[in-house]
Amino acid sequence: MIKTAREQELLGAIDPGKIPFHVAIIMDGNGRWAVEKGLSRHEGHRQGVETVRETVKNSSELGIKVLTLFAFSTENWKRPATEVSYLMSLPEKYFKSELPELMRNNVQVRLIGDREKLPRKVQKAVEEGSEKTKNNSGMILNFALNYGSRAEILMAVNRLINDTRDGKIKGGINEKTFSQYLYTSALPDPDLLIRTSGEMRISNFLLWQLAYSELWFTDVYWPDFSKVHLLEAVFDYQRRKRRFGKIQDSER
Ligand code: V0D
Repeated sequence: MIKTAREQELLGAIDPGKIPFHVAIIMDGNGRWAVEKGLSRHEGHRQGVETVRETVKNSSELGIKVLTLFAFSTENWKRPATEVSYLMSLPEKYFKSELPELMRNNVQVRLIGDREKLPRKVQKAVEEGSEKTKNNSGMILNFALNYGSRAEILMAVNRLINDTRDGKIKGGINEKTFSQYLYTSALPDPDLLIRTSGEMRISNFLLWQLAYSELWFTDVYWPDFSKVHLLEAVFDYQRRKRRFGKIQDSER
C-alpha cells in the first residue's frame, strides 16, 4: 500500500491518543457524483457503498470507536420509486459482501431509525447483520436508516409521557434521562460530524446529540471521500480542540 505525501504528513501530525471517540457522517453527493460523470444515480450509490467499505476499515484502523453513517433519511422516500427500490437493495448486498470483513475487523453493526416502515427484506438483512456481529467488541458501526431527528425526539417525548403515566419517572427529567429515550441511548454523543458534497446543514440528523460536536464540511462528493479526507477531518478536529484548550488556559 503506497501512501501519498499528504497521508504520511497527516499520519505524522495526528495524535493517536486523541482520536475522536464517535464520528458521524452525512454521506451526501452520490447522485451528483454520478451525473457529473455521465453515469446513472444507481452507479453513484454503488460507488457510495465502496466508500462505506473503505471508511469503515480506515476508521477502525485509526481507533475510532463509534462510526455513525446517515444512509437513508425519512425524507428520502420522496425520491423516485426506482431509486428508493435500488437503495433498499443495498443493506442486503452490503452484508453479503462485507460480513467476513466486518467479522475479521471485529466490527459490531447497529441500527438507528424507524425500522417498522422499512421493507421486510431490509429489516431481515439488518437484523441478521446486527445479530451476527453483536459479540464483536471493536468499532460500533451504526447505520441511520429511515432516520429523522425530530421524529426521534417526538418518539422519546411520547415514550416519556407513557412512562410518566405509568409512574416510572421519579422527579424531573434531566438531559441524561431524556438521552436514554433516544435511539442513541447506549452511545456517547458524536465528537465530530462530517458532511460531504458542500452542503453546510445538519438536515434533521442527530439534532440533540450534535449539540457540542465539531462540524467538518468538505466539497468532495461521498464516492470520492478517501482516507486523506478522513485524516484531514480528524487532524482539524484535534487542532480545534488544542486551540480551545489554550483559550481556556489563558482565561484561568
Ligand atoms: C447509498 C451512501 C450501506 C449513501 C452509502 C438503504 C446512500 C451507500 C448501507 C447499509 C446506502 C445500511 C444498513 C445496513 C448495512 C448497510 C446503505 C442505504 C444506502 C439505504 F445495516 N450503504 N447504504 N443503506 N448507500
